[in-house]
Amino acid sequence: METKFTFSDLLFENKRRKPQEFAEIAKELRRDIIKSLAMAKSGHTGGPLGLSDIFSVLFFGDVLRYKADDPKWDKRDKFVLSGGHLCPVLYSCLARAGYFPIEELSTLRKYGTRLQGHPGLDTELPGIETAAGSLGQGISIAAGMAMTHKLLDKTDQRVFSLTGDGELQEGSVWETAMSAAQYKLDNLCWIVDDNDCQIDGRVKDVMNIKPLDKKFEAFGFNVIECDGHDIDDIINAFDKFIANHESGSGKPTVIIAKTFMGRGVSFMEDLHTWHGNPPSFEQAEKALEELK
Ligand SMILES: Cc1ncc(C[n+]2csc(CCOP(=O)(O)OP(=O)(O)O)c2C)c(N)n1
Repeated sequence: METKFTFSDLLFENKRRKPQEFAEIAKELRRDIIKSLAMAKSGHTGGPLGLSDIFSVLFFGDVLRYKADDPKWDKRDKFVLSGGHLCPVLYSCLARAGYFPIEELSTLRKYGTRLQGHPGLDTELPGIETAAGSLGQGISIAAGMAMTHKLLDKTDQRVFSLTGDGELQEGSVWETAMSAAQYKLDNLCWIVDDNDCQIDGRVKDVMNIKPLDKKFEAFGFNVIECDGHDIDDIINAFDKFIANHESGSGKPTVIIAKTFMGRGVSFMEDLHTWHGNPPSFEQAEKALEELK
């Protein structure tokens, strides 16, 4: 059966708001994720759902500075999604910020479209700063961007980047951590999606990466821990990063955000089996009923 969902036409401004407004935005992002994945019939559902609260604040809470009608604005902050497979939540944010038509979310993962299963530069989708998908690479590129802004251009642009927790099993991320501290990249905000789920099971069972706070502290980071589903906590975490940057501390920031894969849909929550599976049409309808 051909699955077809329609997308609401809501665009969101990037401004400070009440927690309840962010919760509503996050719900809209989750609805987009469910619909686009069901229509794609393949892709990653659980991670993007778990990140919707953080993304609602990052993109629509006056944290990331950008102009959707001028994607290459030379004073913009950058966002690099290092875990490229998590892109459905990024695509939803970009569409709802006005980078491209919202209806284009229905083209996720279809051959020849701009919304590929892992973001690429070849598709020239506005708002995408770099290709990603090979785990560990995006965060290195983000640190390189932060280095350029701070040391070469000497601007106050910030670079935000998100890695999964399973992604931290890649050795290269720790080289990035070392160099971010060495080059005093206090304009780098590294967000870790600490959901203890990865493709094959629990992160702690596949290859334990804990204790993350102590590891990043030892590397010289400004370590912030937050509940990735508590809007106030998320706002507070980004505020602390901004204050750290503005103080010129020289310390890169990591926000370790405790999240649950699949958050928002009862039958997906905290199950690694939703790492890389789309909902069927029936499951999507059930999920959308919960996300009303
Ligand atoms: C270098 C590299 N190795 C393996 C993969 C395959 N892969 C894609 S996602 C993933 C698990 C990542 O886990 P995590 O970062 O925790 O993401 P989540 O499960 O939370 O979405 C793996 C192993 C890849 N994309 N890149």
